[in-house]
This record gives sequence, structure tokens and C-alpha cells, in this order.
Amino acid sequence: MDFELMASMMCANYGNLEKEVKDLEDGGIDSFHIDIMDGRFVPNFAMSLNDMAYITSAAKKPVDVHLMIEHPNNNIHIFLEKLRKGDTVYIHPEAEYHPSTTLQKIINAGMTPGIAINPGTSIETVMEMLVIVKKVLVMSVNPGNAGQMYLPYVGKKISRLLAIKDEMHFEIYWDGACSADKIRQYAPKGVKGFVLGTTLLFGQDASYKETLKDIRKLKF
Ligand code: S6P
Ligand code: MG
Repeated sequence: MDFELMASMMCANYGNLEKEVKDLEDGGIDSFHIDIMDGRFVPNFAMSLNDMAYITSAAKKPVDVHLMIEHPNNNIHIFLEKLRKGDTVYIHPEAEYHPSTTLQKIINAGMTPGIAINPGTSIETVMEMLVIVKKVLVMSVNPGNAGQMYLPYVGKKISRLLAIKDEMHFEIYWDGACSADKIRQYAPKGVKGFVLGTTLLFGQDASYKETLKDIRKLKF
């Protein structure tokens, strides 16, 4: 089955980021998920501009940048300048006055535009943006931290997005508390990719290569 696996880099070992990037690429990761936070839109500071720039320069695989910052339109050019064509940038519509203007900047810079949707945000409020974006990152935990519990009410929203994704031309990505069970359940339904953090990839006894191989071998 064809699905993508992304490494949530806020969970990586910052003592040796270069080795982390290399081991994940050797292990077969598809892209690097970069969680940028400002301590305002979410109550945490995870990664920042320089972390993103370093990983982008060290990685051969694409990066997908998850901006959890207020009003990204004010300074998104600083991020876009350090990315490569084809990398993905997700903004939160909840954090912006005119999210479609910000998405247009991402498109104009040659990056793939995406929106991230909080657990408490309904599809109705982002319907127009679903036409613009190529990717929708569904948050299955509240944004801000790794290692949280899956919020079961998000399942219904994913089912509704799955029903409209083909006619509106976007793909669905899962972010938060992603377990093997969730991949087994949602990959066959059409969820295109999964962000892997502490639940499945980091801090495990197995190497990244072994873990990623086991996930690819899941029986559906
Ligand atoms: C949360 C962030 C996520 C986490 C990821 C961690 O604000 O957007 O990308 O890093 O969910 O995974 P886990 O398995 O620890 O929940
Ligand atoms: Mg994220």
C-alpha cells in the first residue's frame, strides 16, 4: 500500500542532528516534519527558523514545515527563502486574518501549500481553502506538544475529509499520536501520510530502519 511516513523532528536527538537526518534517510523516511512554534498560537516553543534551515540543508528528502505561529503572513518570506521548491508549508487558518493570501505566497514561491486543522476546527470554516491547497494536515492532538493522547472525535472529521478529497483535489496527512493501529485503519481508507513522533518512531528500542521497515510491512 502506498503511503508516506514523515519524521517529527521536534522529537529527534538534538545532540547529533546530522546523524539523525542521515539515519532517518537511510531508514527510508519520506520527509522531515518541522514543527515551528511561537509560544503564542501554541503554548510551547519547539523548533525555529534555524533548525528548519539546518535540516533542510542536511536532508536530501523534502521537508514539510508546520507553522504554528500567529499571523504567518507577516514573516513567511523568511521561511520560504530557506526552503527548496517542492517542500511543503502548512499554515493554520485559525492563526491568520487572510489565510488565502498567505497560501498564495507559498504557491508563488514554488512550495506546496497546505493547511493544518486543529481538533476543534470544523471543516465548514476552511471549505474554500480546501480548493487552494494540495495537502491537509489533520491534527489528532491539540497542537503544541509531542507525546499526547489521540482525540477520538477527530475520526469523524477525517471520514468527512476522505469523502471530499478527490473532488477537491487535496491529500490528507495525519499529525499526532500516530500508532501502527491508526496507519492500519486509515491508510486503506486513503489517508496519504502519517507524521511519526514519540508514539511510533522516536525513543523506541528498535533502530529507525527496523521501525520504518516494520511499518511498511503492516498487514491491511
Ligand atoms: C504537535 C506537532 C506534532 C508532534 C507529533 C509528535 O504540535 O504538530 O507534529 O510533533 O504529533 O508525535 P507523537 O507521536 O509524539 O504525538
Ligand atoms: Mg506537526
